[in-house]
Amino acid sequence: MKFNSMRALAASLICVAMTGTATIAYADVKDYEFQLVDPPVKIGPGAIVTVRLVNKKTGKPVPDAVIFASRLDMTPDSMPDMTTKLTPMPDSEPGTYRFKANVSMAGGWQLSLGAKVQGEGGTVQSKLVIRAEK
Ligand SMILES: [Cu+2]
Repeated sequence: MKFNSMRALAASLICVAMTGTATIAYADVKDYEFQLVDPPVKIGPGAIVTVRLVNKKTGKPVPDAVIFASRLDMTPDSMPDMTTKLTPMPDSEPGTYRFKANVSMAGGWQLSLGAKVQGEGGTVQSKLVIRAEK
């Protein structure tokens, strides 16, 4: 009994050590990026903007990121002061992140996102240009 629990402890310590090494050696927030899903966005008071967070090395979607900063403005059409509020919506599938926004004008909008990925240091920062259409 005692022997078994010692083994379990040793195994978990090895696991922690390996995870730590992997984080230092391989993980990089630059490996992650947000991509637009379903462009263009249809204008309206309840426009839905959908993005996917992808690990570029594996090509896989990344669930459970914490998006702590978001901004939508018309910088691409030389209206950086024209902003609208983004309301997070429930994800439709793992690795996909959705927002509701009052997109009142057709044209180019810039979506800026800041996010933390589970198990990674640093911050994923992305700027995406969205076309809004009637
Ligand atoms: Cu505008």
